[in-house]
Amino acid sequence: MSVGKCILIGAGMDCGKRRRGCVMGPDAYRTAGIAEELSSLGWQVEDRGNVDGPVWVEDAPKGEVHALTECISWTEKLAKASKTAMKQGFPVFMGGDHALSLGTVAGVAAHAAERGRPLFVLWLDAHPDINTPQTTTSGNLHGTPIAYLTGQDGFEGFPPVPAPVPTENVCFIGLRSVDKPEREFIQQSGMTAIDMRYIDERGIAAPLREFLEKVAAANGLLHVSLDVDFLEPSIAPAVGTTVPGGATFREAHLVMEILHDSDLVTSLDLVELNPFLDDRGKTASLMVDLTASLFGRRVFDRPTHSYT
Ligand code: HAR
Ligand code: MN
Ligand code: MN
Repeated sequence: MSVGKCILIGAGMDCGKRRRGCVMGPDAYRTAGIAEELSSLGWQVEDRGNVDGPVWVEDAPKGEVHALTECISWTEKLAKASKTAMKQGFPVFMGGDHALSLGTVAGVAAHAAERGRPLFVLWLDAHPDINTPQTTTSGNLHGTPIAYLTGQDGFEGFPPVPAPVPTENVCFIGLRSVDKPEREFIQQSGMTAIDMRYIDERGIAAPLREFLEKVAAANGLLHVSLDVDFLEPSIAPAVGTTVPGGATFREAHLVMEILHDSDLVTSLDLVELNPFLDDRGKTASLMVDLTASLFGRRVFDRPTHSYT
């Protein structure tokens, strides 16, 4: 990825689930020095402040969809902000919970369609977030964006996705908590789903490179959505839905370094950071460091040894 303009957009959406705290995410990233890090790598950084949407919502009764109206309102606002930012630079959406991708990726998809470029999505997450408002048992809409973005039914009241992402353009990496309806959908649609077992056996680089080859061959744009719970909880405790057995520090950095070298990534979500649960800012700092790896931080400009 060559340096250019990076647009930071805070999206403190906190209503995609019931446990609160992601509203503080954008300021935690700022406090951890995200702007300074990226500008030290040569990027021109503009911090556009926060998109404002509904903040506090009373918990919906168990089983009912939580904060539907508020999530729809966020989706509309974020889709607009995202589409605009895509024309102007490389947007980094600082969440906020994962429901923010309902809007950010919809905006990116609209932009890609206007440019006549296919959009690919890399979902770095313990969860595939492919429930619909009908299949969810938690009622938490942060578990649904991939269903919405790929054009599945059941999102009445949401803005129609202008350019649904084909399921074959989505790649999950890091899966280890998948609900039954999600598993059935993924298996019958043949989506690329790299779970932790696969990574244990084959490593994380090989499946990532295979996906990137597909993106490159199609001349696609690539959106990356990085959920804190992709990471092993001991290195990234600040998330409401920790799942043991996540990506290690080096696996996560390697993903970001390979993504950097691929030159394919055009937008990024940083999601699910709940600073209320953090340990002296270590998760926020790690997320900023991973972002820096994506934006070109490296030990050497060139490999000092050949990889082959
Ligand atoms: N699959 C569960 C649900 O739908 C858990 C979803 C948790 N999602 C996140 N983001 N934390 O990945 O409720
Ligand atoms: Mn997620
Ligand atoms: Mn998750």
